[in-house]
Amino acid sequence: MRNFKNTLVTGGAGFIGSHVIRRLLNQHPDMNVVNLDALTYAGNLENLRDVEANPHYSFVKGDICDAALIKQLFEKYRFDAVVHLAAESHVDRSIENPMAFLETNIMGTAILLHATKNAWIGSEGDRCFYHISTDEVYGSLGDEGLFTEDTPYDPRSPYSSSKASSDHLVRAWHHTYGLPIVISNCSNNYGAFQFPEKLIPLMIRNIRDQRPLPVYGKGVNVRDWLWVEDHASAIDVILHGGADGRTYNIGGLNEWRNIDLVHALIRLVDAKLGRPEGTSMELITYVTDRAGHDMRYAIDASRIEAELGWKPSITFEEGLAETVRWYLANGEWLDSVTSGNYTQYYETMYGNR
Ligand code: NAD
Ligand code: TDX
Repeated sequence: MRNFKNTLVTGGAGFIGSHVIRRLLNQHPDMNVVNLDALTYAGNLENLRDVEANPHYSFVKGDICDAALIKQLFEKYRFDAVVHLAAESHVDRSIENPMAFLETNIMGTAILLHATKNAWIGSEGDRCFYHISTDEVYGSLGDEGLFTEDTPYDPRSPYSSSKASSDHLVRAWHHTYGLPIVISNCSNNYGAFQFPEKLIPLMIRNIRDQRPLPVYGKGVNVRDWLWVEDHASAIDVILHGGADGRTYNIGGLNEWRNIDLVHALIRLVDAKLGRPEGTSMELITYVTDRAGHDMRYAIDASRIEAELGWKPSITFEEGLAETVRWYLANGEWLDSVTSGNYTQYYETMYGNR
């Protein structure tokens, strides 16, 4: 097991990053965690309200593309681990504005890698650059099969190709410069603090507000859903125990067609709000399909289970019920992140479908 004293988390004010920071602080009380986040539309310090007074936690507002800032942070905090989550993360936005994805996901990762390599030259002790990636780098599956760590890369959206590029860069810095790295590729996450541009929180909000539920194409695309706190626990396990240079797939063995998931959310939200069963079914609205929409993602997560003993801790039924409970109980969070720019985004994406 590796041991780290000072960890840089990038993108910690986002959805998954906020859960990772909470997990690291709770599980490793001696670890200092610095959160570097540019606070884009997706970053929100409200997501970390409960840890901001922790003396082992610091926040730095800044961009991973700012090489001088990263060098300065390494000098100040002497990081021995980097957990890199900062990214542009929404596929639909990558179709509208690909360049921002190439800048942050590719250039940002390269800048961070190079600064880390320069800072760690000649240093002693445990070091790890951990790159958080996605199952989307493997492309799209038909009815059968699962993505393994050996599945050839076949990214098909600006988002997934930018993440695939960043994975290649991380491996290149490992092979060329000997940078100690691990990579994980995870399936779709769900849970508290997810920005409501993504399917599950978007649907919960629209069911709550009785607005149309935009289902792309025929609703038959399949995703493998993992509870975000289980992703955070997997990241903790890989950071401390993953083999140097190795890749781990993380997934929930939990495949759902989008339309079936929307039905499940309608059942849960309507019940929670005391509405008669099926009330919100009429809100389902089939809209123009996403360009290049990947049909199916599914992960073979047997390596992480066999080598590191990790597997999901809760069932989808439990996780989804808890997620619906959280969004309905945190209506203020949902309303505050959907005010301002989000309204304009929603109109642009869904206004004339
Ligand atoms: P998110 O969009 O919720 O959060 C991204 C965070 O990165 C935000 O806080 C944002 O402010 C920050 N950020 C963006 N650009 C930045 C920059 N240039 N410099 C510094 N900070 C910047 O994303 P998420 O869903 O939490 O995803 C986190 C990571 O996990 C991403 O790398 C994503 O590709 C990967 N991932 C996500 C999922 C998923 O289902 N959400 C699944 C697998 C992998
Ligand atoms: O309004 C919608 N209607 C709809 O039918 C939205 C937002 C989505 N969808 C469909 C598209 C997908 O088939 O639902 C599915 C899930 O969509 P997203 O929540 O946008 O996720 P996805 O495109 O699968 O990508 C997610 O998982 C992998 C994350 O956004 C990525 O960051 C992660 O890498």
